[in-house]
Amino acid sequence: MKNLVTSLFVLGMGITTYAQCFTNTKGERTLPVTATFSTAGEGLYKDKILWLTWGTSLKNYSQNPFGTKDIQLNVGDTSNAEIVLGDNRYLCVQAKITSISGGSIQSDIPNDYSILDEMYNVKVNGNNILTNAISNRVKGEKVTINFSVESYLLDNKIVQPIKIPGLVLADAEQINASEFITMTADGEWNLIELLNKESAGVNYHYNKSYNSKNKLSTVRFDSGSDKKIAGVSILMFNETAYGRKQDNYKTTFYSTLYGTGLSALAVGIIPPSVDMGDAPEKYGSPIHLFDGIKVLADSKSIKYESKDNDQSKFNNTNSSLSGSTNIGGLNNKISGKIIKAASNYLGKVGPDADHGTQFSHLADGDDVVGTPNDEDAWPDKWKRFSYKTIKGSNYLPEMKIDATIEYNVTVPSVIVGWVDFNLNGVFEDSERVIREVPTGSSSAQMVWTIPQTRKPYSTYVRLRIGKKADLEILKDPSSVVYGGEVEDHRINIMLNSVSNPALLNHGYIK
Ligand SMILES: [Ca+2]
Ligand SMILES: [Ca+2]
Ligand SMILES: [Ca+2]
Ligand SMILES: [Ca+2]
Repeated sequence: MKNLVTSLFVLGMGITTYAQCFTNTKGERTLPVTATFSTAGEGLYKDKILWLTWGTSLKNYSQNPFGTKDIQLNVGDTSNAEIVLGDNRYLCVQAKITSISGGSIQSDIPNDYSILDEMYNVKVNGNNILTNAISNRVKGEKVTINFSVESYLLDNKIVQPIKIPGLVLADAEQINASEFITMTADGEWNLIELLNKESAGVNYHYNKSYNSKNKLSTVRFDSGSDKKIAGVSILMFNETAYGRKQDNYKTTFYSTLYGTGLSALAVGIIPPSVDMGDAPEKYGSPIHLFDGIKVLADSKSIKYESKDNDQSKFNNTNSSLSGSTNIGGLNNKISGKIIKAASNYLGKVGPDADHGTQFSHLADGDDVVGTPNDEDAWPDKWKRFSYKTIKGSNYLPEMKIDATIEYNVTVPSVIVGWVDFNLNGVFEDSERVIREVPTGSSSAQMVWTIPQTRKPYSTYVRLRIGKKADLEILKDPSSVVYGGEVEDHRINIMLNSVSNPALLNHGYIK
């Protein structure tokens, strides 16, 4: 799969690759797409963590759309995600198991012996079916698993590699005094979540280590009390973590799990963040790829530093290591957390990551996702007009729409806006206004003169903000661009109320 993508990418642009992610040219699935966001649970980051799920094959894809439990996992197995972006564009994410050593592993569903399912789950008829756990297959085995992950935007069959921002390790099976799970990668680990369902504090240890020789960081959950407690840790990749562009910026990480009985870990990905509009589909589907999140530090110090080249040592699998912190009494009283990080945006609220198209008649599909509403830049004053007369504003040819657009930018930027005056379902160049916006200011006037071709019915406005250097891209109402935000709003044109004198007088008729 990946080799095909790469070779086509290298061979040249414009070659037909796939109809969608993980399909052949006919649009038939070549791999199941089962990685998913959880839909329920107490977890704090259900809309941020894309869980890798395992064990489903093309044969049982329809029965087991979120993974299949108790399936032995092998080198080469993949977990795949596809996010539908409209306009024949898809965000594709693929994780692959690249080696397994020390024992055998299998897919599992966190359930009775875990509380990860109480944080993150997908429930059908009351049962969690989110198969995001990997466990040792034989009790007492210590297994090391290497993974790779890569992502690309499939834009009308052209592959555009995109970097995966981060990685998540969660404890998926209660850990006793000598069991542990670890994960190692090029970045920085922070504990962002801890759920404890025991009434009292319990033993549960957390350890971060760094290898100054290979510059990789390891997180480790260990030395527990076999109680209902589970932690989630996140790593944001360093720039040095990514492979070559022609390899879709593939990055690698590895993990060790040890169970005296069974132990299990769950791996999640922080996918690239996408902001989209929400006008009806005929207006196209603009894409803004942006830095979606930042991680606040967990204030847990790095306890173990290794200069060893031996993987088994720098992966921190030596259970005699000292320096773990007992976090069993914290229960989410931790300082590490994920926060929103967009820096160039419209209005007062930056975009939240969208997980699929939000085309909507009222252009409110993106408004209702996430809190607060991130589509907030179009002034209320210009949301309602009379087709003829209204106090203050109207929608007659030659009148002006003089909108004050608020924004926040850290680099010289540009706002491009359209109003579909002629209501032909297209944002045209003649309906477009462009305004450069400097840093150090927070609002701009955008002025449209209502044309003779205006139709006196409700219509749509689209605003895009991005780097000034990307103006040519932003002038297209449905292009893909890095950074910024897109907002769509509906403009309501109110017809004069047609009054029936009989109805008006109804109350007076005797
Ligand atoms: Ca948006
Ligand atoms: Ca906004
Ligand atoms: Ca909207
Ligand atoms: Ca138009």
